[in-house]
Amino acid sequence: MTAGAVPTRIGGTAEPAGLSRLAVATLDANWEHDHTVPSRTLYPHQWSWDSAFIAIGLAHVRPGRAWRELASLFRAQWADGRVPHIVFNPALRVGAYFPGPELWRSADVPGAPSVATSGLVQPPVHALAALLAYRRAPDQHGLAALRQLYPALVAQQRYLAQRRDVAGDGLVCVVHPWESGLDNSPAWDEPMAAVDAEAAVMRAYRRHDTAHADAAHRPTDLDYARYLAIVAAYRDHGYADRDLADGHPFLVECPLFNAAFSSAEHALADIAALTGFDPGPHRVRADRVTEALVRRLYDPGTGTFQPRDLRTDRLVGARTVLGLAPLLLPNLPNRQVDALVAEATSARFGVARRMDRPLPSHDRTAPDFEPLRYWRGPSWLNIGWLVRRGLTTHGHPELAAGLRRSMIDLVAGAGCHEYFHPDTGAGLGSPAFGWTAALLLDLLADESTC
Ligand code: 2M8
Repeated sequence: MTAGAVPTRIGGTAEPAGLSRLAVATLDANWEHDHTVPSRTLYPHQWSWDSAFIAIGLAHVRPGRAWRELASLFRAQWADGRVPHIVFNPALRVGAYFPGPELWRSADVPGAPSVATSGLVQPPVHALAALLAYRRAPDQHGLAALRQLYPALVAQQRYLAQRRDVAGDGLVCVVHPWESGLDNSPAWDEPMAAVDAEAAVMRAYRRHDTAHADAAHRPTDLDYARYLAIVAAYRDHGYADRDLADGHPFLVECPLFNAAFSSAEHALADIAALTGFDPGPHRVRADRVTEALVRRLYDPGTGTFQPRDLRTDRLVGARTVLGLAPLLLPNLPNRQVDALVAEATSARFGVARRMDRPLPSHDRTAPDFEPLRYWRGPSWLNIGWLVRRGLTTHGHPELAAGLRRSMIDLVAGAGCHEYFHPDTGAGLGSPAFGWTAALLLDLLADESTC
């Protein structure tokens, strides 16, 4: 089956073998010498958290590639430990993606790798991905790869803990909405409103994304003008993290990013135990981050987690799916687990044993819910996968099963799209998207894996 095709439905549900073939064909078509591109058209380079999700799926069918995927990403790790959110493929023409290497200018920064990269990071889901890749394909090669990755994963965490704890509260601060992975989420509207930029500056550039996807499904020109202004501020500061609090235009503590950060310490503890290192310090750090997350980002008034804008020291008002991410943490206290299960199963997000609509990326009862626009409403498989994992971790197998089924149904109905309409399930964005294919394989493989 070719990537982008939709499998034949049998009795209302596509046959699992057909879905699995579609997912493998999509991953094979997106494989590029040592990594998988998220999409041949929209995102033709390597992206950080995409590679992590993709490795989990590859481990089921191409375990060698799963390890190559992670190894190639970590070869681009900077000397300070940051894992760049984009690793540019030097073989591609200038203009294959905007903003390309000419905007980031990583070559000017001491400690950046020889390959061109961005200077931002993304949620650190890589330790979890490495652990799961090993569990999905537990052989000697995997164990050796895990042992080799361990110091790089530790350095990634050290960078975040030491350079990005801008508020000194034990949480990581993201310096750009792109770092959250949920680029134009309504969660960023308040902090972004303070970023000084005019949509008109985009006349000087050629956006690559709107040549391949409907502009109404993508961030706006004003969003992009602000994205560029924040990149320029960070780049002109040499991508140095000192003094960020004194003037950097976007400083936010994100619940999903910090849930991934704590979850990485849990995963590192397990990796350390498997590879002969000491798991103890990782468990201590995981407890510390989870405690800070609850203290700083949990809002007892709304019963969910919300980002904190460090420029105002206030929690942002929007209730987005980011708030459900701490469910991922096995050490989340019962009070917050119960509150998040209530939030997930409310009319805002609709998680249920039998779901009639997929999990949206934003509160579907909110006035600014936009069913077509990227991270402002549509359903995404990586987020559903994380929430499902959290529900399984905290003893809600029936809700987890309902969510799993709704995700499989989405792909059965529309193919391996990047995101999906949260009411109709129609496919949106790229039609042959890497992490959708990979996480579908993981969901198909076992009903109860966690
Ligand atoms: C999207 O982000 C990039 C910028 O990094 C873009 O819009 O061009 C996001 O969905 C992000 O989470 C994802 O990693 C990336 C590649 O799939 O695309």
